[in-house]
Amino acid sequence: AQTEATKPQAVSIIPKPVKLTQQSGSFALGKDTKIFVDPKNNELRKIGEQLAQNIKEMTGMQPAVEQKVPAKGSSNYLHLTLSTPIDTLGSEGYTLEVAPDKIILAAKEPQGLFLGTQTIRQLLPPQPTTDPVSIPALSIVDKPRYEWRGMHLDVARHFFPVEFVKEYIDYLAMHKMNTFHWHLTEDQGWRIEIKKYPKLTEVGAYRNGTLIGHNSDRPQQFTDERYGGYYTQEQIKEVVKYAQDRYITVVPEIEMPGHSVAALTAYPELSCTGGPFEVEKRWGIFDDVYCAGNEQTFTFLEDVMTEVLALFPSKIIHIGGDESPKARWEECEKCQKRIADEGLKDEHELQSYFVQRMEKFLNTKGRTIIGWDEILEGGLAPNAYVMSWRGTEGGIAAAKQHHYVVMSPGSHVYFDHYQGERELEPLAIGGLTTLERVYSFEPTPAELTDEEKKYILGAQANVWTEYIPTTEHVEYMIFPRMSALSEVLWTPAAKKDWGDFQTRMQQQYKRYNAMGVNYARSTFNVKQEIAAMPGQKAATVTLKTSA
Ligand code: NAG
Repeated sequence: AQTEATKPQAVSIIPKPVKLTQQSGSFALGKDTKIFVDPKNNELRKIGEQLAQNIKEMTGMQPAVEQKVPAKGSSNYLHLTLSTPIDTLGSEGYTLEVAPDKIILAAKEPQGLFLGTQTIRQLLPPQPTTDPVSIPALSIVDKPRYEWRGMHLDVARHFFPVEFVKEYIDYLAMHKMNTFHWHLTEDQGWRIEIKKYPKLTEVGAYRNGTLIGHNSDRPQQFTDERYGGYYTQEQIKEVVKYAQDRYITVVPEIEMPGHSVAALTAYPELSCTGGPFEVEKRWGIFDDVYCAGNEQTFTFLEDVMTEVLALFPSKIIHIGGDESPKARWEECEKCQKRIADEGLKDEHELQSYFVQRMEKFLNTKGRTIIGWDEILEGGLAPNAYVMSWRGTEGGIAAAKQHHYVVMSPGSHVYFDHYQGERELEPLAIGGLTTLERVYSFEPTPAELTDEEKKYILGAQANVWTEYIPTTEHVEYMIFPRMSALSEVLWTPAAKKDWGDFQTRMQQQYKRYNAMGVNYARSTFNVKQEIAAMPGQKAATVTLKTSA
């Protein structure tokens, strides 16, 4: 008789596949189960080994990986193979056939196979077991809805160690996301080593305290602890490689012209006034920005970018562009001379001049820029992509001008917002973005024509960390909302179903528990079976124990 353990798991895949057909019977995973991958392809071997490791973590059994085509008549194996069973699945699509004697995962590209292995992981028990494991027979045809499926992380307001950044990348991978937007510079800290400008990290990576409580609290109070940190270029390379092994592109963001007080503290000559400055201890928007009239600013930023490009293979580079006050430029002789010399109308056009100059530089290096939607204000740079955060309006305007767009509106995917009742949650910046609200997000605005809709590349959530000081707290803010976002990005709109998603989440919570991550329980009906996981740092979280 089937015991609870040997019974195949209920199929609860997140994000939900395009097409899933359950069949009768199941595949028994045993100590003799093998993983075959196409011969001579070391990329496939690596994917096979990652899967073997995943299986070991959940079952204690680590299948041997062999680079060969399974012999005729053999059974009890998983075969990862490059083929195009269905031609319309693209480079990220895959098919998965689980039969009682074998499992066949097929895709056109290794990336598709990798994504397929994330589905196989979700067919395993959600919690580690030493009992026999069987995988229900089924057939899946799957591919993503959007090509940009991302998560952002602000490591400047608070700094997180490389180990955590890698875990974050693991979370993206398990959710079939493919873009990690790494927000590396801010008023409150510069976090990437630049060899030509050592003061960026010697000076710019540390602040002499941090605001306590909300930015709006009066009087403002500060810790008197020096706070900071940065990633060396070696560490950055390590993270980029780690992400590559998981088919995730790391998009670095170097902010300009605003949100740059940390850099100006290190090199005050790049500002309009000459400073001096102090790496910011408060949150918000600050008037001191790079001087747009000073040639040194551009030399500096091009030098910085040259080192950034050597570290990040991403075609897309984020240049920031948000919330850059014009007060200093209005008063600055050099900026005003630039406006006159270039025949610009005003400071907004000066910002466009700034961004376009950087775009030209990056284009000559074969890269494309993306910026926050403020880059629309004085006229868009010719090839720029737009990241729409102040609602979807900027994205709509950009798509109408035939510029590519990533949607990340504050209304649905700002994961620094509260997700449940405030009194049950740790301090957040404000807002309320519940799990259901994230799930309801539709990245492609209905008002666009079919032609314009093609410019919506996808979406991402932003994790700004003014009020998120620890890694446990980051986890709390991204889980479970990231699971909802993954379905927004992957699953065809017509297949989304909030009720069904909530049912599948019951398994996902168990996976979170097994992963040992922290997650918010304040937005949904907590079922008894979801126990608080061991080792949870409750200090950041107030748990609601019943609905
Ligand atoms: C905006 C800022 C960001 C801040 C966040 C907080 C963008 C593009 N800019 O004010 O620096 O951390 O919101 O939600 O989001």
